[in-house]
Amino acid sequence: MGKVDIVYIPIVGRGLQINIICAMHGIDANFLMSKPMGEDFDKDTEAPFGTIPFLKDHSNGIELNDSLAIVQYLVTKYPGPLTPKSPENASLTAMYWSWAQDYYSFVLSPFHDIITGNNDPFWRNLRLTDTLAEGGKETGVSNLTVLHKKRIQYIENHLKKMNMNKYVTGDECSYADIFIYTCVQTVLETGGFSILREACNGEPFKGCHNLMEICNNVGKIPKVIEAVGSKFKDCPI
Ligand SMILES: N[C@@H](CCC(=O)N[C@@H](CS)C(=O)NCC(=O)O)C(=O)O
Repeated sequence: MGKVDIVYIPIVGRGLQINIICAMHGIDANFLMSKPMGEDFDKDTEAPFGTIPFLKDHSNGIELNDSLAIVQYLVTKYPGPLTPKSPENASLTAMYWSWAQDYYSFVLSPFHDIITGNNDPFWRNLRLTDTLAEGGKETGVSNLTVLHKKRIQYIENHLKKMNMNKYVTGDECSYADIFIYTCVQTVLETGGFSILREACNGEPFKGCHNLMEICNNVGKIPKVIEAVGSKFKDCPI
């Protein structure tokens, strides 16, 4: 049994980046699956905020129920290549992570509801949104595609202005790069997101050379390749 339990569900979502970070830092982790897509854990009754990811570290008993808190804990408690080297780097990394978090929350996650056909208000613990309520699937996809383009344009313009090197904070990969990579690859590769690829005429990141460069660099890291395996092809979202 690993020292650290990490609970998620079998999608890319907000889980794969944590698996990658564990692989890069050599963290001995049990990857458990929550209901409704697994039987190891019940997020509704066992996670304090009713969401996943959830972490329990058996070495000290700490329980964390937020992906940024989990990742910051892992890279601080178990230092490795993704541990920020200065307060400035730590803050910038958290900021770029939050770009990905917002993109995930407001673009990718509402797309999940369209892809999986979930349109009941309150089916989630975290938000009320029924993506399909205001005009059905076509309007939902069209609105979210506008938002996708806006969000990626902001990050791309910013990276260009900052003369970004290999990764968002410089020459070294950060945990923010890992989350940006999993979000971008989800859109590019998973079956469910063909809906967004089609809405963008097959080029969801058209002109985003800086963003794509980061993802190419992350995708070449051997531990990333190992932790990802065929997940982008196998997972629906
Ligand atoms: N801020 C939280 C958001 C967690 C979250 O929304 N998780 C989703 C899965 S990615 C979830 O548990 N949704 C099910 C629900 O809301 O009931 C984090 O980053 O961990």
